[in-house]
Amino acid sequence: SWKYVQKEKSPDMIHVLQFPYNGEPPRDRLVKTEITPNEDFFVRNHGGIPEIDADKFFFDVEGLVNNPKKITLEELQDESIFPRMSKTASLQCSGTRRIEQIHEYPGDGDELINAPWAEGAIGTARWTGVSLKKVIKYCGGLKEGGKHVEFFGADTYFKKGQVFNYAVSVPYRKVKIHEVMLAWEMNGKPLPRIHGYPLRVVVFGFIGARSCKWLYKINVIGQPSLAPVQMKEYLYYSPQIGKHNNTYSNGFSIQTMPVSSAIMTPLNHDQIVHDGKIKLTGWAFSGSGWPERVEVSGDGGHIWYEIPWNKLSRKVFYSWRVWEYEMPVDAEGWLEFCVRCWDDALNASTQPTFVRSAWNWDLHVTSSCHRIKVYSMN
Ligand code: MTE
Ligand code: MO
Repeated sequence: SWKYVQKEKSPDMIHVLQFPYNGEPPRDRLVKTEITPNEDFFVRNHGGIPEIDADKFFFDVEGLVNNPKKITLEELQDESIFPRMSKTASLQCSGTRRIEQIHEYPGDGDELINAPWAEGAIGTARWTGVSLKKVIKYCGGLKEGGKHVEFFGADTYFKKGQVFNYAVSVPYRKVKIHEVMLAWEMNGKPLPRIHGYPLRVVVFGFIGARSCKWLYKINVIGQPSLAPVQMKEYLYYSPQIGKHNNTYSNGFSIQTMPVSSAIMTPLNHDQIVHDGKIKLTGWAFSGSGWPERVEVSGDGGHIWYEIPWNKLSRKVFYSWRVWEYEMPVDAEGWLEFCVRCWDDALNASTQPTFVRSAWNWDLHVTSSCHRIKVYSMN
């Protein structure tokens, strides 16, 4: 993997894990633009990076479809067969901001699953490809009982002495409304190897885990995938579930990302000399729409300031909004800055006030209000 990290990623990526390679970009750069440049886009891998020859590439569509088929990349890109689609959308790993939960209590402690992400395991790109619904239609549509669509990635990973292909599934209802794309382009360029070349899935609004990279097989099934990534990882447990009572069946499969947000600058524990104002920057995201209102506080969450519309990037369905705000500050000493957001469904209560209320055994979806402390000097 290292070869592709060096070739395809910015030299100052923060290497969260070396193998499998996991990395996120430096905080201050990530929210400078609404679209994340490919070389700054976070990378989340469970195994190695397969080398696939696009000229010989095809994927299988099998299971509960009327006409199972092998489809080449050339066919998929033939606009007389499949209409092309492009969409700007964010991809967020459910492990984003996990480090805050680790500081509470490290939970499962499985390093492979629980990479210690900070606020950078999210990015936004313009994806180009074909709607999966059209591909299923091309294969004669669903057979009776077809309810979930399973994706297989060509990478392998180890767990407890066994080797698996990466595999996950999404319910067909998500596919039906054109919210699942088979993409070969990221920001107008062929997918980088590290992001799934030559073909990946992008599931808008769902946790990143469902957006299978290095796609080689699609299988229509009657129940969610039985693969370990689907059944044993990416489960959300109640806070009472831990090592001694975890059965996997007492967690639920995380699909849609809830509202979440983060302050990217200043950095936690920065010392700042100011003249009555401190500039904050960050992002806000909702997997079921867009963040409608974003608020920041300079006193730990007692008084909140709404970020004006012209300091938030535009509203795009399934995309984050990056923001900046000049916070009025008079006090000297330690200040606690925080951010919270509401989405267009006003799901405000889904951003818990403190990380304690979001804690779960596998340390997913740290959607609590993000807090940092800075030392302020006039
Ligand atoms: N697909 C395959 N084949 N293998 C993987 O390890 N990781 C998933 C998903 N798709 C993964 C995968 C996870 S958990 C996330 S968050 C996203 O890919 C990350 O996509 P990116 O690396 O392109 O940012
Ligand atoms: Mo992820």
